[in-house]
Amino acid sequence: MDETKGKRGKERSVEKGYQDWRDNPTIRPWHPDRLNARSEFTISEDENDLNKPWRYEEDGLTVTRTSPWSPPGCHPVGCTLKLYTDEGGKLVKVEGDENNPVTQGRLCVRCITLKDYIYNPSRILHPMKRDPEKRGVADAWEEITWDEAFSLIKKRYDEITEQYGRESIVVFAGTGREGGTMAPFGSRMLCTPNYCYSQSGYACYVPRMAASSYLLGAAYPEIDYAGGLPGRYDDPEYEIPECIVVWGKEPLASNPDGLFGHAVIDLMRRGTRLIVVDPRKTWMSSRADYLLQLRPGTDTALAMAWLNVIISEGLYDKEFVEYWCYGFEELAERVKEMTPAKAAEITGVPEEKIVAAARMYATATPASIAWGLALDQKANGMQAGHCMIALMAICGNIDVPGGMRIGDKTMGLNEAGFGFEEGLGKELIAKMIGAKEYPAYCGLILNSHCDLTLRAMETDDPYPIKMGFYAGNNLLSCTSAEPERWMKAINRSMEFVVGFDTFMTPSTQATCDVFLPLATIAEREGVVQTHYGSSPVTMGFMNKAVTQGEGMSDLELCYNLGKVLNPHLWEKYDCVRDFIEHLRLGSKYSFEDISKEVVLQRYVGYRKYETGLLRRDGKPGFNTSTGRVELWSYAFQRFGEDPLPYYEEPQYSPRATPELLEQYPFVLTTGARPFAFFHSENRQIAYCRELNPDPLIEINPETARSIGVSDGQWVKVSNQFGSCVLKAKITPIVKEGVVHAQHAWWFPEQDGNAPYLYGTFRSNINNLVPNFHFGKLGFGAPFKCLLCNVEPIKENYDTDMNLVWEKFGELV
Ligand SMILES: Nc1nc2c(c(=O)[nH]1)N[C@H]1C(S)=C(S)[C@@H](COP(=O)(O)OP(=O)(O)OC[C@H]3O[C@@H](n4cnc5c(=O)[nH]c(N)nc54)[C@H](O)[C@@H]3O)O[C@H]1N2
Ligand SMILES: Nc1nc2c(c(=O)[nH]1)N[C@H]1C(S)=C(S)[C@@H](COP(=O)(O)OP(=O)(O)OC[C@H]3O[C@@H](n4cnc5c(=O)[nH]c(N)nc54)[C@H](O)[C@@H]3O)O[C@H]1N2
Ligand SMILES: [Mo]
Repeated sequence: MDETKGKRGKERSVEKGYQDWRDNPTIRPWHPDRLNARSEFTISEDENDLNKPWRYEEDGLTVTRTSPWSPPGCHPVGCTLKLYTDEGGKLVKVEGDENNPVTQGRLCVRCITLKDYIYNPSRILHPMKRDPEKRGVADAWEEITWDEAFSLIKKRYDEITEQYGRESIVVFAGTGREGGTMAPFGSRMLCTPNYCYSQSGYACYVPRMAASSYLLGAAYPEIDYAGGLPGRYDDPEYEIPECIVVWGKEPLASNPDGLFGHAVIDLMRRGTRLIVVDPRKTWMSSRADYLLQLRPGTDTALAMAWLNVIISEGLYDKEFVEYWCYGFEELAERVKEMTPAKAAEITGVPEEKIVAAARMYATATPASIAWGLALDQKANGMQAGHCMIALMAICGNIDVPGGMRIGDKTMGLNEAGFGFEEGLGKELIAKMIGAKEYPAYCGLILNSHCDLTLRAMETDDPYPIKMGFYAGNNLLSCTSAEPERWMKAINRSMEFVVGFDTFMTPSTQATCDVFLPLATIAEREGVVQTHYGSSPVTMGFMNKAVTQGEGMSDLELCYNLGKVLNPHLWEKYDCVRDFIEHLRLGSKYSFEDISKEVVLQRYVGYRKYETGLLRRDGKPGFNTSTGRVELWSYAFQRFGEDPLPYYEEPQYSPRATPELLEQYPFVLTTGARPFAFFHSENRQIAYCRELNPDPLIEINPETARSIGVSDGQWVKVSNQFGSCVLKAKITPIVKEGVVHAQHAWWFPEQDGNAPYLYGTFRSNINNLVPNFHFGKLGFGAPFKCLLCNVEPIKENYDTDMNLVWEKFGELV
């Protein structure tokens, strides 16, 4: 096909950003103009009837209302809490705030046990340092003051950057935290281009977001659960979705991950029917019309078959396709090859079920798709995301009430670029690891490529890495594949590493020289936006209620340490609030005034593609090069990827590598979220731990029988990359032949010294997950689709709950 002509011979109006980025990665490929956009929003008095006082007295206690983020772990929805403090300023009770229009007082166990987190005896409350020779020695830490910590960091920072350049610093980021989603840590505080989310292939959220950004021109469509409407589900503008497809997500357990999971139940009560796509039976699937229990890693095949059914049977929204989609005929041609019969063979889901579920989704109006992490965690994940966008679009569910919600042109992604060009300059940006090889990844999210960063630490290619900084990451227990390899790489290359956390973790214990204490949600101020502002529902405000130790919040650290290391970039702010306002609030509101609102609904309207609200040029259409939803992607083609979705087997699977089956007969998926924990956190919260004392692997009864494993027995799980020990949970919820392992385990009550490191390598399923198995654009990794063997062992590693209670149990 002629590159510059569209399918009907129309000229493609190519956005210049793409070509420029390839040759000159100082410009972001997607949203060059969003880089400096500030999120502007308006509060209308009559839309919000939530103005209860933010602080009041009740029965001799002070109640502070706050909409927190983390720590402890949470993703931004901003459930509102009522924190009860006594005369001495101590937190005595936590309750859910019924005034939050979305959560309505419902809370997860991690918030309810906040007291045990804040006052936990193992929490670190003061800065500490340790001789770099003594990394991994648990009792070699020495308490210091913040001033000493900052002078030490400044001294080493100046020495290292002088000798090796600022690019020799890597910031390790984990899941979306208050400070972790945006660049101030890297680009403003430390002035390094190498801000690195250390999960191979950035296999969380960003593959989905990249599919959205490149194909739809908007960041992350979320199901519309009426969060932004004053009347919620009864608002005249809202429509109850007839059907929600829950695809590779378990929003009750992973709640709140942008989507507040109970909203799905609220909607079920109002008549919404469900389709669930998951290799495990979940609570939701037991109430669904269809559970498509597919083999892990085969989602793209299933989704292409849905598109095949919907297109061949003419069940799509013809008007939306005609006016607003680009490349429909090419897509139709492509999915012809994926018949339901072929998909049935690949996925293991019966053909009739595939067809019936596709029809049910396509004929429901409106319908939405809650798409989850399972789509990202495979090399073929971008194509799965592509199919999701196509399914949302061709069935007319984009930006309609009860469909998929997107933000307007001013929203989202802007924080990722905050301070970026100003802090770094073009020359340094061009040095970002992976920018040349994977521009679709590095350019979109302004991160160095994860796997290539690991390689740089191992080989000094493209240059030596000398200093590290943890910003909300526990890579040895949780974030990273092949964790021991990461530890060795860090300790091989880095002369100086700074940790910043609430607790000592296996990662900070093994690799850090300075430890800075982090403030919890009850001890900090801030702003929380659903989906980091990109598909806005509510905006929440964190109000400080207690002081415990000397911890700083992420933004306080950015501000305070930024002023020490690179004062010229920080002199425009007079205080931390100034910085928060600038970063999160635009120019209309001061934090002091608005934070008293505690939580605000944000109305952004529907069908914004008709009204010019999606494009900065103000024209109708989507913010893509063709102005439409690109089912055939111009961006993908430019980046050297197939412009249409295609199915690829996971790298190791019964179909791709049948020769491995004798040794590794089971398909392994990992990390489905448990209710008790947020990733590697909360293991020292005795209540949480009691819910889930040991690291579990779920095995189907038939499978268990075939290998002679009984319930509660410890097993060795292994494959060609590594092994770990987990405890068998025999359950029919997993498909036969598939096993599911929990992730992120360590045992804070056990020995912290290297090489044991709180037992993290003993029970870390990521020992079995390889790096460098991502897709063509640099995204995706096989965390949820590998092969493994499971064998019973004699040893018993049962957690001693008495010890956990004794060490970390309730103090107050
Ligand atoms: N096998 C397997 N591995 C996985 C996954 C899987 O599904 N399977 N999931 C992956 C995914 S999706 C993700 S996102 C990663 C997550 O990986 P991480 O983000 O590393 O996970 P956490 O353990 O939640 O957080 C790391 C540290 O951040 C600290 N922290 C908490 N809140 C804050 C805060 O507000 N600020 C700062 N500075 N620090 C904070 C915590 O105390 C914790 O020690 O794990 C990945 N690992
Ligand atoms: N309690 C708690 N909540 C959390 C987190 C946490 O650690 N704890 N982590 C947060 C983070 S960072 C993230 S990214 C989100 C993730 O949360 P979700 O998007 O909900 O993802 P998971 O919980 O990893 O998996 C969801 C479902 O996918 C299924 N699954 C496994 N393999 C496949 C597959 O190949 N295909 C399909 N279709 N399904 C599959 C699993 O069985 C599981 O039921 O949760 C966030 N919320
Ligand atoms: Mo994640």
